[in-house]
Amino acid sequence: MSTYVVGDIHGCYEEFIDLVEKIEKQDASAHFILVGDIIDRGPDSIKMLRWAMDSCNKPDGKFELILGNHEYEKISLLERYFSFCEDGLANSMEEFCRQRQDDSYHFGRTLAEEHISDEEIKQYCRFFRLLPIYKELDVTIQGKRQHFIIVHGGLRIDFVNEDETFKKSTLSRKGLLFEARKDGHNTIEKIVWDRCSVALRRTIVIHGHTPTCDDPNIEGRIGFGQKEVNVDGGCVFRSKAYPNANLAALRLEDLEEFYRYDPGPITEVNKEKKDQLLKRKRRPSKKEREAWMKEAEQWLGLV
Ligand SMILES: [Mn+2]
Repeated sequence: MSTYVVGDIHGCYEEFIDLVEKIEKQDASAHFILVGDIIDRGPDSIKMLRWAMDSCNKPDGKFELILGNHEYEKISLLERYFSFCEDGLANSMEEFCRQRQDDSYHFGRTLAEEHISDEEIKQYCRFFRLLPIYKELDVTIQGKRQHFIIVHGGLRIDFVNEDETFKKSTLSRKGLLFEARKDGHNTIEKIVWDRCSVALRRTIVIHGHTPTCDDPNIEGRIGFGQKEVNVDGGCVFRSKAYPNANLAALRLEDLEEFYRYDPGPITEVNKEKKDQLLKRKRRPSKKEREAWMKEAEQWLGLV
């Protein structure tokens, strides 16, 4: 059984199903991890969401979904809707949307147009709240154990322990509720929003969130970095402006790439980085590590 990490789907349900079928044709026991942002922007957000609620994070473990910023934002939007209803300020999603300018990516309007019942909306809210924030796993690559952490946006250096396992204490939930930490940082927001990479020795961080289709060095393919891999090919942006935008999946066992649409050839820069990652020079030089630490500190605003 191999594990495939799928990039941001953004309502591109048809493309997603096509990609899954393509992969399953050659690997019937494939296991999929979706990096979040399955809704908004694209044509089939509700269809995609209903599919995810039926299929993801079930005991069989076939499909896993982690939280993206688009799912995260909807929690507060939907809760506002229900408090409006309770306070008698709105009687329907349509009414609520008429009064609110902050309908994130017209999600509320989409719910109203598709006549989604309040009961179902409550289930969406609960589903979003229960999504895992990260996924951590070890797989064997060429006989060696490789540690992976998968998040939607980025991973900060202070979110991992010395041994590079995810620092669970950075997440605080009270029951199903997300909470800001005592120091005011909301870790979940950082993980789903921030675009940052960290200097880890033995871990490959995989994320989505930043479409590669407008990066001339990547062009809608999976983007390989020194320390992380970006699987967001920007499928929903596929157009004349972004003809190479794609839906991508990365197989963890050998870093093999899978795409919904035939991708262009891999660029020299991207290939070089992928080769380096495959060689798995796990211990960066002292100089490299210092440079990365400095980068992370600057990023955190410590210097
Ligand atoms: Mn995102």
